[in-house]
Amino acid sequence: MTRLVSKQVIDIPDTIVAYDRQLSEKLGCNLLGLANYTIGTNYTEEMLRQKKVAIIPITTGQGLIGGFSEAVAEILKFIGFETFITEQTDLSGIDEAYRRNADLLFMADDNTFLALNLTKRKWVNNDQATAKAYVSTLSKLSNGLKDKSVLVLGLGPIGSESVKYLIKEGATVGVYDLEAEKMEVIKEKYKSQVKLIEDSASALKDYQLIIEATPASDTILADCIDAQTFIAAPGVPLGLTREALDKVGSNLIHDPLQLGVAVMGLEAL
Ligand code: 2YJ
Repeated sequence: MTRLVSKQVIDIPDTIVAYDRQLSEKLGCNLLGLANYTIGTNYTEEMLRQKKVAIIPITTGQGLIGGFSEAVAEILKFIGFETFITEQTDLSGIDEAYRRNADLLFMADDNTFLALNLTKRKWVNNDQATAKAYVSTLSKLSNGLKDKSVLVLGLGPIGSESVKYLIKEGATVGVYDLEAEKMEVIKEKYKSQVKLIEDSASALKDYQLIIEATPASDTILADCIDAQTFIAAPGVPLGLTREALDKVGSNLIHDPLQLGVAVMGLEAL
């Protein structure tokens, strides 16, 4: 699983307003709207303001990522939550969060990023929330996914979860991963509901709706893109070449944290 690095998240607090505006221009709804659409709720900023979220910096494994807790706190504050970052880290941070009456806890180590609801015994994993969020952006970008063909590139935790949500939306799903084993696992799970793609380069020319969930760069080249191509790209770093990026224009949704964190917040309520 890709570990985020500081330079991917450090600007999030300063750019969240512009991010939200761009998202509205592309999808017709802002970050809170998209999160609500994704999980079928209608939370307003005023409702979220009643909920206190603690973000706990976690030092285990490879340690803190500069700006990570700040970025998570800012995304949640932006959509309406009251947020604070605990002064203590790790277990002492959890202790502090309880003492300061947090309703929700957010914390991530090298493998897992979780939101916990302290009163309802609910928990939300970032992989699932991110997969749901990106499937719903693709649905918004293309006016629904029923009977549409979607290609999922990369069958890590987010790509595999995306397959599940795409099938729920009624899409016809093609899947590709460099590792044949991951393709077999998906085939075993979803049988005839998924098509295994052997040649990703030629599939990319056939499919116009794409979930790019690989940890690789340069997976999508400019000649795969036309005016009808829509790409939802949760993969970090972004898989498009420079030319592909120019060509796809506003038919691309990609961010390192914002959509997944917003959906985690609402789903944890
Ligand atoms: O608290 C901190 O600053 C760090 N412990 C944050 C670690 C963030 N973790 C990652 O980036 C991992 N790749 C897990 C993220 C799961 C994304 N689906």
